[in-house]
Amino acid sequence: MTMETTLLIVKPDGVQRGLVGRILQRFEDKGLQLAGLKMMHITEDLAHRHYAAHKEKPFFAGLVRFMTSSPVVVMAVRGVGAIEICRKMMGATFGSRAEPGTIRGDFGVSNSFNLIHGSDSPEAASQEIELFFAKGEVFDFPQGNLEWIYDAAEEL
Ligand code: 3AN
Repeated sequence: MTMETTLLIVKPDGVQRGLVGRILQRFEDKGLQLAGLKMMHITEDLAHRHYAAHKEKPFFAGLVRFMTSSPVVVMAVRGVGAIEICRKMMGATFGSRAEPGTIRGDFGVSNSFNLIHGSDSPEAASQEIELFFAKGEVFDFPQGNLEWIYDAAEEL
């Protein structure tokens, strides 16, 4: 496992429902490091670029409409194996099917509003961080309690 930085987005439904703090808290509680954080309104162009892989899908237009409908909060989150850990914490794509204990499982029931996006591979993570954060907006700094989060002899 390697140290990874992943991109997470609290989607418009998460911001509108006042869940940003509770969602962010879960990643901090887990021991992941918050390396970047901002609120923004996703433009049509950015939504198209971010979801380019889905452009032929029947839900694409609705997805773009949803993601551009209201501000979002984007985060860069860092840790050993962070990409897979965050995906597990998010849960299955839709709240109706996501396991209790996951963010989507605990906070939503919808089959299109699903609260959070997380990069699904190292390639996607670096592309998406570049897409959503300008240079200097993602910080590289020592995590103060690192030696109590990881066994440095084994894991770092
Ligand atoms: P995930 O976010 O769990 O990785 P993907 O990558 O399959 O899900 O889909 C990307 C996004 O497209 C999802 N987060 C969801 O918002 C939306 N989406 C996927 N499938 C559907 C669908 N059948 N109807 C509406 N929106 C969908």
